[in-house]
Amino acid sequence: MRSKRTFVITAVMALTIMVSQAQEVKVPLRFDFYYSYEKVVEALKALHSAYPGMTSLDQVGKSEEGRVIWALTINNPATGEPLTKPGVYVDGNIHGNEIQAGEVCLYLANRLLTYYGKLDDITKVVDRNVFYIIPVVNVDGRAHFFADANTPSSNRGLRIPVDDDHDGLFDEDGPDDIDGDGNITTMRIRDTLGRFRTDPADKRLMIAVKPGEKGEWTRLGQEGIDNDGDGQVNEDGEGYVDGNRNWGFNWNPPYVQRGAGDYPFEGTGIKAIAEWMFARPNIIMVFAFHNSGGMYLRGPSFKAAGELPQGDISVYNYLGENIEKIVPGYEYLISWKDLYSTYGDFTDFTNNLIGSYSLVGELYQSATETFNGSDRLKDEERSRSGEPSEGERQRLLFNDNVAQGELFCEWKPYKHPLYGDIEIGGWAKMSTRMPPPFLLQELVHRNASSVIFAAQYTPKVAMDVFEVKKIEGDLWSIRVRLINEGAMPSVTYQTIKNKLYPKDILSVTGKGIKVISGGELQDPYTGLVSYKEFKPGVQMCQVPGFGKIEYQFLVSGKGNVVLKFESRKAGTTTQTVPLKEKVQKK
Ligand SMILES: [Ca+2]
Ligand SMILES: [Ca+2]
Ligand SMILES: [Ca+2]
Ligand SMILES: [Ca+2]
Ligand SMILES: [Zn+2]
Repeated sequence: MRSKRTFVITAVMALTIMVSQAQEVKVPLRFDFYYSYEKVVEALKALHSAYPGMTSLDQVGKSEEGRVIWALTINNPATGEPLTKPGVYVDGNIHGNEIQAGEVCLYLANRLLTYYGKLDDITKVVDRNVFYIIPVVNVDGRAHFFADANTPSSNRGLRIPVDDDHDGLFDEDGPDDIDGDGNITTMRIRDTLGRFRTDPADKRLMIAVKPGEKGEWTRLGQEGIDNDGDGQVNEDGEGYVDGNRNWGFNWNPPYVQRGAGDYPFEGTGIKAIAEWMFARPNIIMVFAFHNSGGMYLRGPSFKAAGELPQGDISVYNYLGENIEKIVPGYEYLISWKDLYSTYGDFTDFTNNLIGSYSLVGELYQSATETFNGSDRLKDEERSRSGEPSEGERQRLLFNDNVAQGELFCEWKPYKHPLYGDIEIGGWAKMSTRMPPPFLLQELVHRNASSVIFAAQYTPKVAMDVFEVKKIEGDLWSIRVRLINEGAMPSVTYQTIKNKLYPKDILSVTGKGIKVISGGELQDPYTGLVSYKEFKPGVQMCQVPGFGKIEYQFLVSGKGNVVLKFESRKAGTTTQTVPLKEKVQKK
């Protein structure tokens, strides 16, 4: 017979095993829960050890609190080195609270690796592209969002202390979880002179009183007490330096824009990622995932930048219009025009200094939380704005009947040291800006599909030497065509406009040959060529998306001619042709 003690030990061991099994991260990854920062790291390590030949796992840098920012690179070495392929960079969670962005990144990695060799479309992009995936940029932010009490919107910034109220103390008085339920909700107090009354449609909501109406409530802001006894409540919370206002392109100081930081790249992780990207000049496509609203945003991020070159707009429109169909309900928009201007943001940095196409994905629409049979409500206004909001009423019914009360903290009385008898309540931390886990699967799949779609349309340049003709003696004419099946050109138009780096190069060389002249073939029928006067054997070029470009060279000599196209973004293509007659049909 087992002793009681043995039984207890066995039970504890069994429980420990059960818990550790339940939390074990295995490939294929699951997407019916949210990964803490530690679980994200486990998931990346699990993917890397399941696919060691196809992945590398790099420490990009460390955060203010010393956490590692990890990048998973997916590349098939059998089809070439990473730098020789069009790079697709995907990150998420630069804002600490915007967690499902990390799951989209993990899902993308999981999808590419576990379906490689099973689905042609996946196999093709994995073979042709390299994927750089950083699921969590603000690693401290994600860790604290899970560990600490928060609102759905708090804990966005980097862990750089800022003295918001200029009292010489840093981050000394943020919101407090005064009822200890893990959420920072709202405080309200009964007040007949208050500006709010109870919404007759749902007692949990407040609506603004109209002139002449009697008030019922005054809102006291987020849960909290006066931690430093300076007479103010919650006046100096964590940070605030916003990782997405701290990049080194068109950065503006804090008096222009809150959260800018004292100087660009002040965030150690932000700087580390910038350097990591500069070491990967093949990155042509960037996705940065955030929440929320259901949008894909392109730049520019600020009005004074003017419009992008038309060639780039066409690429964005092609991607954006298709992504709107891949993720129904999401809108493709222009950042500054349809939202607001920002300075020092990430995608302006990548557009202008990495030379990539860049989209911000704002994940999730809380308007999909309805209980009236409709897919989503147009009316997303919060009751905070004072109007009765059908959207928020529906979300509460969704909370009650579909989420069993998980999303909303019911109002309850509380005795506050400063305000006396108050009530606290409101939306829970894990609500509003992210789907409840049962809706997560579709969100991560569709948005990862946007990335895979874009990868399919990165530049795909082929070379065709379509004519070699003898002029006389050992003088030859060579015509070559560069064809791009991708939607993206081999160099962005913005890169050319900014003179960010030299254009791509088409060169003609050969041991026994000399290049007499060469240039772009404007009209193959009339033979009109725009000749380049100096160094005709080296042509600077851009191969347009869904297009072609043709060149004609005159060379003298004997033997083989080597034609080489070299592109930062579209890789290198080489052909060796003998100097003997060759005429191809078009
Ligand atoms: Ca302070
Ligand atoms: Ca609370
Ligand atoms: Ca203070
Ligand atoms: Ca205070
Ligand atoms: Zn964000």
